[in-house]
Amino acid sequence: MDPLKAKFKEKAAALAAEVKSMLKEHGEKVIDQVTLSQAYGGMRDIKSMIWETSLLDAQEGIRFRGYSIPELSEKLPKGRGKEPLPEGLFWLMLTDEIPTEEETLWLTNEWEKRRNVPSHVYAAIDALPKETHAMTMFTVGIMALQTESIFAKRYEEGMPKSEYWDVTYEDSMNLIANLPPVAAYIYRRKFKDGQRIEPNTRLDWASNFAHMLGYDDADFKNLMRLYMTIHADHEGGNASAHTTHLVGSTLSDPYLSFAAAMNALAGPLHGLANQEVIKWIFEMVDNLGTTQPTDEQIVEYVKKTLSEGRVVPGYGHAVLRQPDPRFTAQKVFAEQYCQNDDIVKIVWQIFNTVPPILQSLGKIKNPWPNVDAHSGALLVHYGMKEYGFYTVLFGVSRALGVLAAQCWSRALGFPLERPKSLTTELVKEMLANT
Ligand code: FAM
Repeated sequence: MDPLKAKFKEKAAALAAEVKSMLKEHGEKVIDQVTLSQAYGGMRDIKSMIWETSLLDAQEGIRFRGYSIPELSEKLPKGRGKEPLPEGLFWLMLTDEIPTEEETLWLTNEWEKRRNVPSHVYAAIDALPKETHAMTMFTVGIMALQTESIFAKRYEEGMPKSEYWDVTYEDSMNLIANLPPVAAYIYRRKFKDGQRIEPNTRLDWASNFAHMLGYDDADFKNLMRLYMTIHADHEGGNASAHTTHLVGSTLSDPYLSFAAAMNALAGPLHGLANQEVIKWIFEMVDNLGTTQPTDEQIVEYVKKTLSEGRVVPGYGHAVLRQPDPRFTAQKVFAEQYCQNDDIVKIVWQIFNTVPPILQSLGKIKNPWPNVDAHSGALLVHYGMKEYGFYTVLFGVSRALGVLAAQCWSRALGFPLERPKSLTTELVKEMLANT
């Protein structure tokens, strides 16, 4: 058994036993109450799901296994680069242990060994017109990869429940290994006349992805390592994570669950916001006729957006109530690598001007930037201007968190998810009887 799987097996067996006895003793303990507003209001804040890999605090932001993003930057192995390697984060999410440099290198090599995209996956993507959105191509590519699912094959053969975690791990590892070439294929097909770039087997997972996309600048590779690390997970209730969890609970394999998650990520209130941000900034620059607008011009533009009944993309959050530490991590990166870039400067001007405007509307719970407010400007700086692809980058990263979490869900034997719904008729009856 490989070292990561062996460690995961040991940890999962211990936690499964602990959870079993905890539930035996405390299973009836009430941990939350649900209000009518929450039932109608997107189930905000209801504690109703277990997600081992990360936890979100409204004030502090995300922590992966207890580590904040600045702590991860310090502690995770960096290989030959300057930013944490996403391989290390995946190991941490799966085992609750920061890996050594050697363990991280092992994982880089393991994913490299598992990279093997069948030709029908590319053929399925090729069957779509080039104008198809990159996220649609990505989901189709993942669905085509599902032919490789070991979970599905073993289930058909009648595998016992005790093996679910094992095949979920195998599928997750294979899927993660194959996402960068599929995503890069989509980028090159859509935006670079279909000129594919072969992988470089000596590179780590994120920098090989950068290479296959066509970006060999060492700083862009550092950006990809950072990007793939900070977008990976945001606890269990966000739409892409929760979709993976829900679909996986039916024992759909990791490919099916992850493809479903990508359809959730493709919505403008979720992952598509990263393309919307840069599209909106480009429109602003076009509209104002300058790449160096004044703060006053930005304020006017924001007010115009709001008066048209549109949201300011990249701002607000369902849980966070402070600037997103993932935004801050990207700002720190930009301060180091590209502080004189015009679009980066606009992102910072927006950060200074937008929160008071949103606050003044009186209805927005969080006027601060989220992860998507900064990511596009960094990509544009290195020449990746095709914002219709940005959500795919988010998706490749998100695989790390949601698939590590799915390994845990199967190891802990989580059942089919099935919350209770009500009709307004029934709500009215309930109210009449109280
Ligand atoms: N610009 C304008 N209005 C906004 C706003 C924004 N950035 N954020 C929230 N509002 C409005 C919202 O539409 C709602 O208006 P109505 O009552 O008229 O319907 C009101 O403020 C209260 O919303 P909330 O309770 O503060 O936020 P929600 O929890 O309902 O929604 C978001 C959270 C993220 C969907 C919302 O802030 C938004 O639409 N932001 C812009 C899109 C975006 O950046 N999404 C990316 C989120 C990101 F973290 C991710 O998933 N990748």
